[in-house]
Amino acid sequence: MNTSMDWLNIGLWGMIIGTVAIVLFSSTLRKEDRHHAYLAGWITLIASTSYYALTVGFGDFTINGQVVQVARYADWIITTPLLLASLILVALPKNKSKERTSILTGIIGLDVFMIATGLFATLTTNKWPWYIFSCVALVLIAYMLYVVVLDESKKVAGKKIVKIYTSLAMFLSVLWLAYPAVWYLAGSGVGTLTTQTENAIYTVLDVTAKAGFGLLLLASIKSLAVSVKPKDGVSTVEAASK
Ligand code: RET
Repeated sequence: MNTSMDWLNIGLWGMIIGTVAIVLFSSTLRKEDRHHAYLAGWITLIASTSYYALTVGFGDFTINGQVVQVARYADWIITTPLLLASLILVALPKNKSKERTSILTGIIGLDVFMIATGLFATLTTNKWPWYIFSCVALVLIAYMLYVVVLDESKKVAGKKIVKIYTSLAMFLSVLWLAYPAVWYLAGSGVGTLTTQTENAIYTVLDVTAKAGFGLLLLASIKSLAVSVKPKDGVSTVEAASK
């Protein structure tokens, strides 16, 4: 595999296979827990179309001699809020967390701001102020996840939920931190990475952060249901909470 196109095709197939795997997995979940799978499948489905756009160059344009792949940002601005929402729906049970709506609103706002300012950084020669705005938003998202959401989860959810949430949040944040580093090193930033390496790293990160994360989340809910044995009509996250 040595061209950018090969990596984009791997991304396309990774997202398609991920979507199929998530749909198949959803049928093994309790009906009350399927919203987790719908969100995960929605995310990989959107990414499949974004990778298709990338493979055909739809949304690519050249600014200051640099090719900008707008399809990536179009994907991220929709799917990263959904990824955060899917994580928070595990941490904070419906009807038990009074702060859930405020937390969701706050974190999604920060996330949209992060991707939008990241796109502005990519489109302008005066990129570093925009890059810094975007990085500040990422730090605030990490604060929300590790302080605000974690505290609320400890308050309203059971120990098992907190444990699952913590490992999913760690999985997510390690991957997410790599994005500004790749952006900085690629042509969008200082230009140390070739386009091919940039596409390779983004592909691996995207497939892991969407399909890998989604399947891990679903597997965690499924095994939690086995140990909690929820009643009909009650989601596993609610049943495992205080
Ligand atoms: C940019 C550049 C500007 C600085 C920062 C960025 C962060 C991007 C992130 C993207 C996450 C994408 C995911 C995609 C899944 O498929 C926009 C690269 C902070 C965190 C999780």
